[in-house]
Amino acid sequence: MTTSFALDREQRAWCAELRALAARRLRPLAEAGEPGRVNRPLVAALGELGLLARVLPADGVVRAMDLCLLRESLAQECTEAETALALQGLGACPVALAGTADQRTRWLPEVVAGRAVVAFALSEPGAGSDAAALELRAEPAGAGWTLHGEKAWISNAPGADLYTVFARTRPAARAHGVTAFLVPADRPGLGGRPRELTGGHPVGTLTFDGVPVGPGDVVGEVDGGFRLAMRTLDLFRPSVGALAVGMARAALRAALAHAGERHAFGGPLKDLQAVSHQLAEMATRTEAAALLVHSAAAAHDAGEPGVTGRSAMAKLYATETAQYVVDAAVQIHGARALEKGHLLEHLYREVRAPRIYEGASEVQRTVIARELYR
Ligand code: COS
Repeated sequence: MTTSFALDREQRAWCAELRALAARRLRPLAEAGEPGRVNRPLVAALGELGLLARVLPADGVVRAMDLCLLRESLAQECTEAETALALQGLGACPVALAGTADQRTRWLPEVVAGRAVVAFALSEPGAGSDAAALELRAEPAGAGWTLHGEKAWISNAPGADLYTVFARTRPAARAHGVTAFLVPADRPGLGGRPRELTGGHPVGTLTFDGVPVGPGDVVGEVDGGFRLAMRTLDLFRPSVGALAVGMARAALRAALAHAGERHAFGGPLKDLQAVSHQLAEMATRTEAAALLVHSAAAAHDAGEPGVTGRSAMAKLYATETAQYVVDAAVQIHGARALEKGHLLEHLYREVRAPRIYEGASEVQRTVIARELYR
């Protein structure tokens, strides 16, 4: 089977439409939000505009290419909208992939409408890159369990309405003893607090003090949660790459404009070879990252083999590239790019975290290397 390496006309038109929508409708809502907190009007708008329905379609099939084009396009105009959209998708994806009919009917329409805010709760203070080391305990209680422990760096926490929580149902079984549970925010014993990170998007800690969960809250199989988390990440990692490509494109566009207008040493900056070669390098790497992202997404949607490795390559290359491109764009602009409120100052803060979350660059290299020997 072959995958497409160029977007078709319809996809390109959709991307242009998304960018216009993000600039006109979503950016004002993002600007009115409080940094570090869930922006409910923004999430509701993502629902009303039908964008969440493209992330979590009614037929239950989450399409990596749609997700990537959405994220790449929104990120160019409004990273807050992009993040809010992605977090709804990530949190609800395990339900879309493996949830029961009841769970899907109860929650997915609310998430898609932007009325219920959802979060993906995997990481813990002692389990980040080594996700199979997670320790949040699910202790048997009657027909169900009670949850005890802590989750850390959870996006949308503690402001979400619903959490997909990965907990340990079998001690010392690493990846084979983890179960995913759907936990509504109003369950007794569930607490949390926000944490302030560089990027300004909502993230926090969750505490579980005997939170009751029943068999109806299990997503997928008991003890099958780790595999479900990995499947979710296989789907989302190219789209983190897409977010990075979106930021790189925005930074490149700003650098091109600035280098065309700004004069120094008797002409525009773009006529200095030091600058023009830098711009050429930025454009080439951005294009390569976009191709890798689109190809990984197309492979996922076509059910091709090797998706895990290709997803990891897309995320690794695109996030590292975006860091380079944003940094180079700052350098071309000089001090003005570091001023609070400048697009590049914003992107410089935003571009760092994607090299860490959903599997740090080092984890992606481990995944890729393992796949090479599989
Ligand atoms: N799809 C389906 N199943 C998968 C999988 C995938 N992509 N990756 C692993 N699995 C399965 C394996 O097949 C294995 O099951 P079997 O023993 O039955 O074959 C099980 O899961 C354990 O896998 P593995 O032995 O590879 O686990 P490790 O503990 O070595 O960890 C990494 C693997 C490092 C890849 C994993 O811990 C990881 O992705 N870490 C980063 C976590 C992350 O992204 N955190 C961010 C949180 S979200 S912001």
